[in-house]
Amino acid sequence: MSQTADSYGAEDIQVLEGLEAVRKRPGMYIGSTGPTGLHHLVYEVVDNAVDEAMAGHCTRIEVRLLADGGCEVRDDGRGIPTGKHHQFEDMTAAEVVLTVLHAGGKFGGEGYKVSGGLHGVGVSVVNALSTRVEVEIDREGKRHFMSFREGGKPDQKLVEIGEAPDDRTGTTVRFWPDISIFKEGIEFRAATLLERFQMMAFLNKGLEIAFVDERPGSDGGEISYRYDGGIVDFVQHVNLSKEALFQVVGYLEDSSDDEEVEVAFQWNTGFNSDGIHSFANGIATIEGGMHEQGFRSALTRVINNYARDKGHLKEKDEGLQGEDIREGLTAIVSVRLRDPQFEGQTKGKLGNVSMRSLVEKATNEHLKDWLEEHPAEAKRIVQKATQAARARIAARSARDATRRKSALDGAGLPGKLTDCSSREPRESEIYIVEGNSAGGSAKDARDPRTMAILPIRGKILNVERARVDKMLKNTEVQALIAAIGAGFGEDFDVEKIRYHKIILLADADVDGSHIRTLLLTFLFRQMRDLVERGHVYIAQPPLYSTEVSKSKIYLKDDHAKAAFLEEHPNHKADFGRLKGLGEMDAEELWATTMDPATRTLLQVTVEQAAVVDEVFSVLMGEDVESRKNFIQTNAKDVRFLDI
Ligand code: 0RA
Repeated sequence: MSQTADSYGAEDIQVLEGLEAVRKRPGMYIGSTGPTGLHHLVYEVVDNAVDEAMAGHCTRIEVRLLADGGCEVRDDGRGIPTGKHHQFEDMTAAEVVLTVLHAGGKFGGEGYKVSGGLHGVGVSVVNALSTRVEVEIDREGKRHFMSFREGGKPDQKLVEIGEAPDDRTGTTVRFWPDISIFKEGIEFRAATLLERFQMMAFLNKGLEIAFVDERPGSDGGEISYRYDGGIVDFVQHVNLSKEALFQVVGYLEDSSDDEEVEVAFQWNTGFNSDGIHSFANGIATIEGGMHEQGFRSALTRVINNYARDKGHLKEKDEGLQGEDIREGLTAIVSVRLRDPQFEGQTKGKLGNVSMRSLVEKATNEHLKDWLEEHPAEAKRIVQKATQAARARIAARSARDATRRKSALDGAGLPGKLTDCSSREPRESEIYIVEGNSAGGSAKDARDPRTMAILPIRGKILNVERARVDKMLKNTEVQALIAAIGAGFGEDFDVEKIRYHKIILLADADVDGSHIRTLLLTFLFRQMRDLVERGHVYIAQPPLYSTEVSKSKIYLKDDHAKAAFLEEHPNHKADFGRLKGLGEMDAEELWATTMDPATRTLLQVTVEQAAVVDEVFSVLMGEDVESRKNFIQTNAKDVRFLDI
């Protein structure tokens, strides 16, 4: 029996109801309707093109931010199929991809072997959340076009509009996000996009991802990423600003049926022991998972066996622990599989058990061979791990001493802490304030029920360049750990934190920026869950003040000052530059920075931990020149921030 016009109508309604569901609960599909969700729209479209690349049909993706606020993603893949869809009688496959939830590239024929897609939600979600979408498909010699408006309503049905130039194939999607959904704004941030495109280029060897910003005020130049070395280049990039322990970057790969693993690794002279970054189908698995577990356990076993075998470890010597071996290691573990299971708090943990044995077996076999082939490098790895083991034992006694000490201080809270009276972490905040005088103002200004103040004097120890034992001798670091109350390092337990908002309050100048970065580095390295769960914020004290008809006005930065002057061209008062937090009295500090009703807090996020790793190293590592450059160009740590 053939389908009737009625069933087409039913299908049509079903489709619109699907898209309406996305508009009603956008968060369920793209995580949030803030800046993060807005950027996910771009990733969703780009991910589809990357899927084409992973299937071997696409070599270049071009992303353009259009002058009118839209975004264009163009690829040279096969083009979305334009014929009738096998399941939906009266729709072309292209219409299905754009309007049916979860259709994506996973329907029909063979489908893709593996598929990325941030949440695998499909381009239809982008359609649902846009005021306009245009699609151009070059396929079988023809150029096709269709468009939608107001959240996926058909505007122009798919039509042929001419020849495909030079018989090219590929898809171009243009979309304009809906401001009524993204109420915080629909302005894309180039740096955020670039960070992700670079990561995708690293993970897809040979794929070119180009970016052009055509918006007013941008230079319109093209930035393009392409890495023929893939994850080997990625490791080199992360270690660029660190001092590599040896020049070569190790690489191993393996596969079974329809699963693949690749690992690239290199040690540096640093002390960080969580430099393993794992990915599944090009998606960062920041909580790790089976693939990462497989790598870690094989790594520990292989290095220990090698060290014993070559006599670097004597019979009486204790074995090296995983953390000793991982000290200074930068590694990328990338797996591809057909049906990835993402689990955990942030869906950032790979649950497929088969990946543990695949990665473990591959590492057992190939890392062993690699060590045999690179005896000089292998020796340095073992030496470094041995030193790390010694430091670990020293750190343990330092840690025990710290524990004993805090046990002696009554409740174990540092003397410098002015705590809040609430014992409910969810409503409690701690301001970590630079300098004692600012700490004084903050103490007077605060809401004593929910706001705690911890003044930090001077610059806390640079944790990127010190091992834990040395770090723990620093009183500022001790106070910070005790105040937050949830331990640190491997022992850190985010469930125990005493405040759900950790707010860094430092000056708006370069010194403040440095202190903020030191604190962020410490939190990122030693309390990473705190950062990953979104508990860390940056307060924004103003940089300028001025007066308008006797009332004081505060301006956050140069940008705000320029905007103010544009609005008040006849403004006469000569602007006061606030030299520091210490100059504000309690009332001013409350009004400008602390009052929950009016303050702006920037939430610190780490979506691309691997890239952030490199940023921290640039900022905190040995390479003074690149650090200076970075601070000068990113004076407000912008790359950590989800803005
Ligand atoms: C469904 C099936 C095929 C390709 C695609 C979708 C596809 C989707 C997007 C989205 C952006 N770029 C894209 N490129 C391709 C398979 C096509 C075939 O079998 O010829």
